[in-house]
Amino acid sequence: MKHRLTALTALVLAGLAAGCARDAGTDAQSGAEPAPAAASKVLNVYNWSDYIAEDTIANFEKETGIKVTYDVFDSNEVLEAKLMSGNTGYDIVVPSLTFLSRQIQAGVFQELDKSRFANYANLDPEFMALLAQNDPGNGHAIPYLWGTTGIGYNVAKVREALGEDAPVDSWALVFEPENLAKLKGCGVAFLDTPSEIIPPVLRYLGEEPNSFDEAVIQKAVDRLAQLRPSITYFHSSQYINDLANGDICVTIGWSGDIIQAQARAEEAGKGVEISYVIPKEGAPMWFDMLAIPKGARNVDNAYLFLDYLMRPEVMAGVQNYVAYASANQAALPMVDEAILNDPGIYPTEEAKAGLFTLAVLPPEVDRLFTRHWTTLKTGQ
Ligand code: N2P
Repeated sequence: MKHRLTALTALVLAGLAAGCARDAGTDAQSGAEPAPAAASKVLNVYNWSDYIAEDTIANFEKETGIKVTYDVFDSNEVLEAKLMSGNTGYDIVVPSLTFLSRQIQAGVFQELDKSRFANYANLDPEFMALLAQNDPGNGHAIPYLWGTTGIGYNVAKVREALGEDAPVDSWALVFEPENLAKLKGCGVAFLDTPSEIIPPVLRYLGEEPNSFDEAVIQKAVDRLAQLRPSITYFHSSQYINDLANGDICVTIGWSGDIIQAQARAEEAGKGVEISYVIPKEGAPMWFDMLAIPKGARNVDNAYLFLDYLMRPEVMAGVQNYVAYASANQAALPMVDEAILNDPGIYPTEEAKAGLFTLAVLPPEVDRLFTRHWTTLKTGQ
């Protein structure tokens, strides 16, 4: 395992360094003091949907007597809009690293006092060094889970639509208009986020996936406009059930979510076989980070929860349930073999070579992405 993580971190190092080089901003930490922690026994958590084990919250509540209000989102853009518009009411939020980076610059997070954690040493130091490129000194966030953005598909239906030679190992499956038109009949979903769809389209077209050049970005937008008539819907969580039930046959989605769909399909026992693939042209990899917003009212409880999540058995329980990888090296011996050996969760050496991290988007590129995305979805 150690070997695997070491190889991965080398890859990540190269990727993060590239992303970091684009990020010319400074880490403008606000001098504001954290809000005084209320003594109440409550905690407000805002996490991604389908991203925690069934018993993680209940066990924490039982142990601490703290009542957790647990809300979910499925989009970095939605979380960011809340964070940027002021007090969210949440004590813990979970942005992806590249979004976290610019949110740190905007001063929305408290600086963490690591002396309050008993379990911090469980985190892989090599991993932490890499994350520090976007969160200086690991000052504002704890890694939760990481994964890739690839393709989930219904094996039988894709074969039926495209034949035995269907390019299931390539973005061609979903980025060639001709192929997607043939899949339209059995249902096609795309993640509802420009930040993770535009870069792989660019990579497939042979362009720099993290380009900030308007003319280059336009090439992805043009391709997406060609694909648009064959896309059934844009959504970032509905595809789990729809894939498992056979209501869609292909989606661009997140590794663990598609592997959850695969497990649900198996449990349902109706013969639906789902596969997840990291396309051979390369795919985005990302890291989701736990952070405490300024203005959080239950800071002591937030620290307790973060420390709880860093316990090996708690993190392994989460990983075994949601099928994502973590940066908790002490958890590895407790992670199921099926998870550790699934190349969709821990990519092979070959797949790793093609993975790329996403850039921290400057505001003007972010606005451009949003504008294009709205036009694509609504036609306006
Ligand atoms: C969980 C999706 C998490 C990953 N449903 C996206 N960063």
